[in-house]
Amino acid sequence: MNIGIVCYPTFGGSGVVATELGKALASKGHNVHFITYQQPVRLDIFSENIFYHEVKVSDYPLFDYQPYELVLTSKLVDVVKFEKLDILHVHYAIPHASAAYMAQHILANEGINIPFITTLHGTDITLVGKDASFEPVITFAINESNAVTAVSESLKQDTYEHFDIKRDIHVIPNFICLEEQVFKGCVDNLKKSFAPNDEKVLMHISNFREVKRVQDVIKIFDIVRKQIPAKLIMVGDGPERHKMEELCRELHACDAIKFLGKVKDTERILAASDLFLLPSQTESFGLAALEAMAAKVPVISTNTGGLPEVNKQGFSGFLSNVGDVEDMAKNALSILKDENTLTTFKNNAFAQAQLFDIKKVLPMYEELYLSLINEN
Ligand code: GMT
Repeated sequence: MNIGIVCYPTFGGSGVVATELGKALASKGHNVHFITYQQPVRLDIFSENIFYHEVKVSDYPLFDYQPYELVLTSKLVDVVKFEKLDILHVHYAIPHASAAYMAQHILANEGINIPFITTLHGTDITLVGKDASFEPVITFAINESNAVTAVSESLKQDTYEHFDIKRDIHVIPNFICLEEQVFKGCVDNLKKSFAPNDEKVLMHISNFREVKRVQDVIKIFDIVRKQIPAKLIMVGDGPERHKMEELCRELHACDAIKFLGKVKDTERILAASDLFLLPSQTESFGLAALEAMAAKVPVISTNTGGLPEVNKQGFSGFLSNVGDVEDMAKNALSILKDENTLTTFKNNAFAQAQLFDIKKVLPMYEELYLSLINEN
């Protein structure tokens, strides 16, 4: 198939999922065309059937806000026509689904029919999308997509709750490429640099936005480190970093906490940690938790959104109510208390990650693509 993928090229989960999906499709022989404004962060391989088309927005002085959606639409029309795409798959509804809808109609005028799939990722529904300034467009674009997928059952239900959706939504969960993980297990030196005295290494990875409740990460860690020798590694960056640093100082915990900034190959870093903390306010799936489990790292998370579909209570980790840092710290300590328990949870986490192996998930997308292409 000739597949067009539209996504945000940044470190966010939706862009990571879109890019990894494209890479996996290409490795199965499909031609994959990424259409976005920047080379996707995870597009780190080159192969003859992966293509990148840049959406270039000019900065004409008349515009206070550049009309990205229109430029993307024009690019979609161009790429579909000249690369003879069979299907478009857009990740994150805003503004990709409405751009795809518009492109589809422009192309139909020229006698070219192309179906498009919208994959909902989370904040496009639970935070941004339901805002009145977007809602009517999102409702329309979801209803007009040829197929809609959501990354969890929870996100599917949220979509029905917040929008007037009159169509089926398929749940296709996020995935992990386990084959690639196995080779990155050798990290002794890295672990030594994080924890020179064999402290337990706790880790958090995110975009440090309010929804991640990153101050809770620090609070949980502060309780844990008072019970056992421990270090906290914070990966990523974002608007809440400043407040976190202030909290670290207030708690006199700076020596035990390291901020690494944005990191591309998180697998290597994860493999050097013992426990992953994800105390989010909401999380449609929690790809970071899955990536941790794939690296054999158990997860302490909240029980919100799609997290219970990913992290299994008492098996791959524990889940607590949002904001209950005491409970999350207690659970963390119960995993870290002795080596046998920790090893059991590490193995369980890896077993849980296997449920989301790309080998199981990729065929779901391929089947959906084929059914739409055949209908077309
Ligand atoms: O978590 C974020 O802020 C980034 C966001 C995104 O759109 O990239 O992540 C969302 O999509 C991920 C991939 O499907 C999910 O794993 C995250 O749970 C989801 N984030 C939220 O729902 C807050």
